[in-house]
Amino acid sequence: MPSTMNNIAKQGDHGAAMMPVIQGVGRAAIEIAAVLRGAVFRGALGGAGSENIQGEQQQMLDVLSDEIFLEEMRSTGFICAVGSEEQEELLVIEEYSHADYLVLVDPLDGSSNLDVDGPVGTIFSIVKRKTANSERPHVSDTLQSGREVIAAGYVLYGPSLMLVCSVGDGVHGYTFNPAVARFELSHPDMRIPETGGYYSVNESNKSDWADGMGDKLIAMKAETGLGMRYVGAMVADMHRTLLKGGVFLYPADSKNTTGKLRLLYEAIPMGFVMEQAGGKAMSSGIAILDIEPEALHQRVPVYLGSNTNVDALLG
Ligand code: AHM
Ligand code: MG
Repeated sequence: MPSTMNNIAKQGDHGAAMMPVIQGVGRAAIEIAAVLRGAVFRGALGGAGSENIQGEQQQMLDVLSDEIFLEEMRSTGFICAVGSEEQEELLVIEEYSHADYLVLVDPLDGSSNLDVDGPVGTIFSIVKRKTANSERPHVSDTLQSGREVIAAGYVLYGPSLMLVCSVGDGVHGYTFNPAVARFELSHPDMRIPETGGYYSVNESNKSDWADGMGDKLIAMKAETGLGMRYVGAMVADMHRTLLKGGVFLYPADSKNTTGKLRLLYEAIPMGFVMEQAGGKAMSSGIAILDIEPEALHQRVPVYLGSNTNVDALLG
């Protein structure tokens, strides 16, 4: 009998509380995957004609994925508010505003890949509120460091549909089995290999990188002989790094002076997963999980990978 996501209830101190929320993420993933697969027939590819808070053009599928995710979080009954890449303000779920947990989410990461039928993902983390349950949840509830995250993970919309998550008791990967319409445990106890793998970065920005990162990357390549892979969707690049080893980085550059990737719903969830898988997750000079967040849509430099490769770049 294969294990399903029910086994999350047995993991660590928070598994039982987190299982229904992560199952909600799984339902959102199934629905988003179906919408992605049929988008071309519904005229749902392309721009939504709006911009998100980052000033980026929203795709129709960004907006749809955001709606689907929010509805599934609402349906769990355990989430009081959602902070999303696609929403400027914290979204309070009014009927459950007394609930204990908040979710931070990038509902459709890497959405520029949609035009070329490339992989995309969903990234999430779950924190416990700081305000009293009798109060209305506040954006300050989201501004918690990665050390306070209770669960985090990602969904990869690739040839198969995968949900990889951690409740602080290792990293476990579930693959959707269409024959029985459920996620089944396919990758128990994922650990990043300490050697081998690939480096993964948008190298076209090299001349603009801060902190002498161009020279450090050249030195690391010479020392390790690592090959290069870059999808341009963080979830796909992270997933490969986790399975094969190596390092994924998005340094600060002259255009993105504090980095491009968002702290609360990209860097922290991936950092949480990477550390739980035995790897290293750094920003410039500080562990990603040690950063004290200041704003919902804050950006940071990101270095995720095996200890030796991240140290080679930042040591
Ligand atoms: P998005 O959340 O708007 O999709 O942007 C994040 C994406 C990541 O998935 C990816 O790692 C990065 O942006 C790629 O950026 P670039 O095209 O500059 O290489
Ligand atoms: Mg995104």
